[in-house]
Amino acid sequence: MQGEIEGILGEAQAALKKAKTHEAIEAVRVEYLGKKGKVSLILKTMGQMPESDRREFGLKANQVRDLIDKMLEEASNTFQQVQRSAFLEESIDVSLPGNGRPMGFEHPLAQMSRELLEAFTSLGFEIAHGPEIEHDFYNFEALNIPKDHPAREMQDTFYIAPEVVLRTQTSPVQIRTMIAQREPPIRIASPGRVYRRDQDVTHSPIFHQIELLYVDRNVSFADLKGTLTIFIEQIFGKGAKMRMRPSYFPFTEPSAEVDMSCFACDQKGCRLCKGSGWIEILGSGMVDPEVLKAAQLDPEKVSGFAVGMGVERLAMLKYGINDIRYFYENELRFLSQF
Ligand code: 2NL
Repeated sequence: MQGEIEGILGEAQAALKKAKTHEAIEAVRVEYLGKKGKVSLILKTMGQMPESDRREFGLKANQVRDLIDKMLEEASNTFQQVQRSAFLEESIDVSLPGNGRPMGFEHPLAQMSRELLEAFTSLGFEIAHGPEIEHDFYNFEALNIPKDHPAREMQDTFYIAPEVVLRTQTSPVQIRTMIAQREPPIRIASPGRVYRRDQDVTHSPIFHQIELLYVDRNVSFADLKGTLTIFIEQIFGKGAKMRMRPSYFPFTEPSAEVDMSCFACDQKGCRLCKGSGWIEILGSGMVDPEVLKAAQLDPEKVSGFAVGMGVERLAMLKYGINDIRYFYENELRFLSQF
């Protein structure tokens, strides 16, 4: 009997050595330690043994059971480790090149806005923000656009309520700043989203604008022209020329449209400048006395100039983009070119 139990231990050891899978190890457990396993069966024969042998046999049998249990445990640990390292070898090839994470970059409109604002702040303008949902007073009335004025149609917008609109330009920020600050000099650049009921290849119902306002004692048209000359050189380079053409805006008098020399053909005449050698880039003028009054300033004491430009328009000119919708489609093949 004693020999038999040791034989079982040896057999179990040999069987485990061959067991290389989880299932094989479990089969060994069932064969030796299971309810009807070899160790259980031999323990059942104890009843027929002489009293004197039982104690020693029982101790031995329990020892063998514990040993086999330990061996099973070790075998399954070894199996798990082998499996894990095989998995790691397979899934991590340290010799492969890494997965690159591409750097993010500025949207072309953000880039254009930043460049413009850098030029304006370097000239002494402070950046001012305001609400996109505006009261009719700040968006129209204060800008000399009364209810029956045809400019209301040119700047048709989205109404939130009868007197509440999505702003059609950033000028309401200038009105708010003049009213809040009271004391000139007022020198601000206001960037932001603006809204109009307009949609084609060069117009979007949501677009971006930057406006300049400079109000102080004795601000003249010469200050406007000087500021624009320096600004255009900063953005488009020393060779860039500019000219002013008389124009009309309800909120400026006199008003001027500003052109720059065509950078695409060096003023020889091309498709971009329609043969003229000049490209219109912004609108400007001296702040109308009525607008100063609406902003609670005295036109007898102070004067000012204002400039308005479309960020999309400037970016389209700068990068030669012919459809405004490319800016809003989030197509990386487009965006990554700038
Ligand atoms: C354009 C023209 C312009 C202004 C905007 C302005 C603001 C105040 C008073 C007077 Cl508070 N004027 N802004 C002046 C002239 C032109 O915008 O073509 N924008 C895209």
